Amino acid sequence: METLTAAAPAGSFFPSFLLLACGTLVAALLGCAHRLGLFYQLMHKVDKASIQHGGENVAAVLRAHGVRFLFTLVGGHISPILVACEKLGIRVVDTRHEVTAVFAADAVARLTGTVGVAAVTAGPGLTNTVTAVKNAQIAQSPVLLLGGAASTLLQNRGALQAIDQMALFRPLCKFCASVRRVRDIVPTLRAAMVAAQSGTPGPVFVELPVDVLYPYFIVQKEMVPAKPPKGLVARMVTWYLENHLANLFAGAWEPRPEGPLPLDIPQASPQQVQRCVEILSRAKRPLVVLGSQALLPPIPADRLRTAVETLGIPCFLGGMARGLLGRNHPLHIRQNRSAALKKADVVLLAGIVCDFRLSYGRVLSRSSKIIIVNRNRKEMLMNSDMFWKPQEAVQGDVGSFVVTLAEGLKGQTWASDWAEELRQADRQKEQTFREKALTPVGQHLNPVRVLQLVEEILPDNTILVVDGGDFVGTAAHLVQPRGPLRWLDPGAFGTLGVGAGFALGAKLCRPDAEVWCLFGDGAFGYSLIEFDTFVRHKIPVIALVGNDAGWTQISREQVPCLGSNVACGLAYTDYHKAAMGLGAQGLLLSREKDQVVEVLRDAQQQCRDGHPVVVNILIGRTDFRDGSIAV
Ligand SMILES: Cc1ncc(C[n+]2csc(CCOP(=O)(O)OP(=O)(O)O)c2C)c(N)n1
Ligand SMILES: [Mg+2]
Repeated sequence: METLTAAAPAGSFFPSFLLLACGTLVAALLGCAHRLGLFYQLMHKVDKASIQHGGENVAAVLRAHGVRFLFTLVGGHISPILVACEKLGIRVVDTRHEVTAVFAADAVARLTGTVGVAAVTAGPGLTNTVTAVKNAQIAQSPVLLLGGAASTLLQNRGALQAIDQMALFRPLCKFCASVRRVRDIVPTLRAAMVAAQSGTPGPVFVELPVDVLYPYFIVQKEMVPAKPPKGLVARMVTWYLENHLANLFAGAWEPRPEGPLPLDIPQASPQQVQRCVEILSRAKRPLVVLGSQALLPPIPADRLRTAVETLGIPCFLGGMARGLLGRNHPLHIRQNRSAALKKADVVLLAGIVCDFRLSYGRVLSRSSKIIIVNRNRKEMLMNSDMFWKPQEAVQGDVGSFVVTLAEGLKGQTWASDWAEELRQADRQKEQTFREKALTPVGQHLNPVRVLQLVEEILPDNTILVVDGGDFVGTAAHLVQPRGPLRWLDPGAFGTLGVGAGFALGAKLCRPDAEVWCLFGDGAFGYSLIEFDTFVRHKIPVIALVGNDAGWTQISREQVPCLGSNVACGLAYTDYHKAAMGLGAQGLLLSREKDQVVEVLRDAQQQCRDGHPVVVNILIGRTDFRDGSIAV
């Protein structure tokens, strides 16, 4: 029997080969033409006369998403973005360090439930933001970082400030994109905005090379030689450059939707909520621990607060959930969390994870039933089966879960002696602090006493920002946030240096609030120069610097463990005078001048008059773990 191949006439091999070769060539040419944007250019024109620029497209998307502030430190690469934002009424606030710009954007994101935006220049501008971007990633804060870059043709060719920025930000951001054509600015930014807020929120990065941001006539001047080329190679290069330019700008100014895309937020299933309702309804000593994720949109803080009150279960509040129940709420337990967790028979971990803050889960009792809810599965199950085991692990939005849970448990009550037992422990700890406040200190002021007076003085609209070691750790025990979204700390990354940026973002979002920033003297060093920013932009905030002339939280362990205080010492620096040098108000509190209440009231008045204020408080040393004071 003849095979098919054998049956084919020998001469037909060459036409089929030719056909295949021609087909491949045509496909390659079409692919090339597509890559060069030739087909797109057939349908979409380049408006060579237009003076519009890509910065305007950026600003239009930001405005359509309700962005009110853009934090920056200027650079030629990003000037078009800044100028266009200013023109559209987005307030551009320039800081003295890029890291501050991103911290400020982070604060805006946390306080408004939207995306905070910072724009910085290529290369060192971007590398300067890394700590704040990482902090936002760990705090799950939706920040959009816009970065300048060398022009699309000069990347990897030794241009000024040019490095592989994408490689730098890919591990830090949940979405990274480099815009290659002006027409891609709008869709890329919309995708970045939605990514920042969907699922587990976090920072996103969009790189905008200079040639997608500047107007046609400027880019043309930079890209294409003014004189007509001579010789074949030069002509081919010029054709390539002209085509690259045309492809950059083809269809650039065509109208496109600029507004927000729908978010993708995971929700718990009704069956899971029902199972949790059943577990909790059988509890005798239930306990709730609420963490930062509980405060994320879409559930507003007030609705969450009502749900927590309806549940009627005693709760601990951490991270961004601090202040949710206001000051001195009967359900809010503040001290001895580990002991309470050991005694509880059902624990609801709502938006808090078993990391170092809960001793990796070891703080939970093996005999308690644990319900954990989180948007992020990996985070939710962190260290589970090693140190703890969830009865129900619910992947979904925390606030929505708590609201549905409260509806399911409506009418349920728990024995009041459980909450009373927990409150009793609180009262004991507070008594200990009262005694500490009266303990004489070896030198300077007693920090516990100072912080107690701060707690008494703060008005209801205060937003507290904390940045430091022991002094602010002690403040976390003594100073209570007045309501939801009135407390900002760095979060699990433990970053020193967040203070000025957070205060800047907070004051802009809530101009009527008093923003009080509590600093360690070490931490304050990072923020001092931003008092220049506060003065220039008329941002009146109050900084209280707990000046113990050292990096005490470190020294407190280093000296007994390793026998040296090396690198832990600072001086009793006149931070108030340094602030005055920058144009802010400066006040001193010391043993010789210890009119604490008067000086704090003076600071408030100065602040109301529009001045940023630094109060330099010379203090003895504290240990935040138990408020003990080094004498
Ligand atoms: C960016 C950064 N650098 C260093 C540290 C390590 N660190 C944690 S607490 C601390 C000491 C803080 O000193 P200060 O702000 O003066 O507060 P104090 O403990 O003295 O009250 C240091 C250096 C850190 N967490 N973050
Ligand atoms: Mg210190």
